[in-house]
Amino acid sequence: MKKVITYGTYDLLHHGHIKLLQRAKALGDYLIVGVTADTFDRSRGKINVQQSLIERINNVRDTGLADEIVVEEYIGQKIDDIRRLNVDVFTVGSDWKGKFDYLKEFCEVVYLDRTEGISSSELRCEQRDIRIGLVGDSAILNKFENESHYVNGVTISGVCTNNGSLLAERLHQLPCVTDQLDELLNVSDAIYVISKPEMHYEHIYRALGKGKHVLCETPITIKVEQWCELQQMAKDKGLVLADGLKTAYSMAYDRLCLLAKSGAIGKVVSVDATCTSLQDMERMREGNGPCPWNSICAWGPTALLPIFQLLGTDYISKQIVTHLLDEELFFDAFTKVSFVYPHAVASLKVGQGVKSEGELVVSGTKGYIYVPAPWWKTDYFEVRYENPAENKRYFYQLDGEGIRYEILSFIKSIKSSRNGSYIDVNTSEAIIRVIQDFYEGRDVIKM
Ligand code: C2G
Repeated sequence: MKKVITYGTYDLLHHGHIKLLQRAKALGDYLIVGVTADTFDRSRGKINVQQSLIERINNVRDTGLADEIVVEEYIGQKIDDIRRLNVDVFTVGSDWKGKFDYLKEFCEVVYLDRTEGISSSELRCEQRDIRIGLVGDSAILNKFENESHYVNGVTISGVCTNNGSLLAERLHQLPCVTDQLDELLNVSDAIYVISKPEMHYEHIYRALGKGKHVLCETPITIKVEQWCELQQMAKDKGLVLADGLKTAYSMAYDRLCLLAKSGAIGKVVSVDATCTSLQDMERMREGNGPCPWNSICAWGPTALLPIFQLLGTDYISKQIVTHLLDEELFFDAFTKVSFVYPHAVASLKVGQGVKSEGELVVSGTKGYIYVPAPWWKTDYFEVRYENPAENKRYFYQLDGEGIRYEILSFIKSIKSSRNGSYIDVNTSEAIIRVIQDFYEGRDVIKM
């Protein structure tokens, strides 16, 4: 019996895939089809796949062409499969010509002509692009624009900024460059907001009022009442209002939360997160250039994320200790927040005028998770135990610091009309509550 194997993602299965499978089957007597796992696709840069692994497997099965289906999960698996399953022929479309010649050592390799005029990418792009406008003065807008190119179905419609120097790179080439929000809203379906936190409410209110979806860099507002009002407004109008916090979309971060929640380190008793990035305080004092976000807004949401996602938002008490460089502007050079939960504690340190080791430690009754600096954009963490022989290391590729996954999730939420954000409303609200308390002096000690 001649065994043939072929691999693919088979997203939105189309006649190009089916013709390939038919010709693959005709090369032998028994066809094995490898369907890529989501994580494998993500690791090879294919982030726009729309259907889940199960849906894609079912579609391949329904063609009736596959005698056996395997899931492709790692680089090098093709060699393993060919040996393990005694495969005689490996085949794939001509778009891969030459790429799999290394398999000739193990079996015959056949490149079949690809069917012209059809592809999953084109099918995904058939829907009209969602036009996202950029709002704010932060250099992160450049990163965001750059990352948007990795996401199917998105175009950046323009930018609304007061920071002319931002336009130097590429943003000046956008169709709409303005300092008037309404102008940008008129040519956008959605906006990404990274204006000053105290301006978020107004910017979001105006965008939702005009029927536009919003992705806003966390914190969405600095007052819980405003956050509630905007959430309700978005709900009433069927619009998406999502938190922009790239760490939430990092695979390593997501996996470490799942590991902690599934008991890998026993009961979680302490979460300790530090995020710092030293800014030029002299320049800020002299008022040269746009004033950066204060430490609690710039880093607080990131540092609060693992605390609220692992321990929940029902803490018994908290204490905020802060060193304010500028009392009027509420500019904190350094802030430490400690929480007490019924059976756990947590702490965070954030600073733009202080430097520290930006690590995350999640301590449990059986072991701890250690994420080295900078933990908020890490691709690596360790689970450590009393007996070092039991320690485990985990590595997950992180592309674009998580921003492209954040954009993808926002687009999916808009298209499916439901909030697919990785940050639930309780966490979003609890983050704002801490920041509001900071501004209103509740539980605050100044040092
Ligand atoms: N294909 C084709 N004609 C098209 C589109 C795709 O013949 N118009 C073929 C591809 O060449 C591939 C198969 O259909 O052999 C599956 O295509 P994809 O789902 O796009 O998967 P791909 O990323 O090509 O994965 O490691 C190799 C991969 O597993 C192949």
